Amino acid sequence: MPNVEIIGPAPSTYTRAVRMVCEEKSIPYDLKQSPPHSTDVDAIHPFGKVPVMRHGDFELCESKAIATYLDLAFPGKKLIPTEPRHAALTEQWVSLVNTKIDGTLVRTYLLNYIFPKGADGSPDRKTIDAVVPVVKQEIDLLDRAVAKGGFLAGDSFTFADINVMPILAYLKNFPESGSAIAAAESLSAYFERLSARPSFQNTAPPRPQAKAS
Ligand SMILES: N[C@@H](CCC(=O)N[C@@H](CS)C(=O)NCC(=O)O)C(=O)O
Repeated sequence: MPNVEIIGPAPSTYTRAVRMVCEEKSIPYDLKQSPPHSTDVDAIHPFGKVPVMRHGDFELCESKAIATYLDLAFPGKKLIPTEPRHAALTEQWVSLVNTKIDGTLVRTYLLNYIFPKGADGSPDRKTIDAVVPVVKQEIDLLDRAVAKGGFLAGDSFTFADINVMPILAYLKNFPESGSAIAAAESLSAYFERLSARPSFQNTAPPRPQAKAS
């Protein structure tokens, strides 16, 4: 069987999450950095989103589905628990992040800094200022969640943690979210602890620069 092929750009948070699964489980993989809506991606994802995956003749899209496949198909530590409550909490946090938190923190806040669309190529201050209160609320929510057991889904490392770490890594580099994380004691400690994992270190994308507003 050929190596797993992960298709998607390294800076993508969702692409990094599935790469982290490969790294955690020591799954040999090749990264093909095709952008969203490229021919490679459109051939596998009906809406052209990254990452997508190919393993031999098996093609798959959607990061959580890819993580589930990798976790079940390969030996090594389990990243998606099977104990009912632990499994459900993992699923809950992946869903909360992917269906709500990603929209606020990544699509609205971070992408406004990383791909600024304001006048003179500067970030759109109005959009950022409007979303900052929600950014702070969601960082506070994550802080309270990890304060309980040290991880998002209870007291051990799961795919829920992998799924959120690439987002936190970006948030730390931008002004309002960086200050909010610094003030969130449990979340800061969580990030420091988990960012030491080789899976996180080995998948670090090039660091984006904030443009002056
Ligand atoms: N639900 C998808 C979301 C993936 C996603 O939104 N990826 C972003 C890059 S991080 C993307 O492809 N954006 C392009 C677009 O939405 O058109 C997953 O979990 O894989």
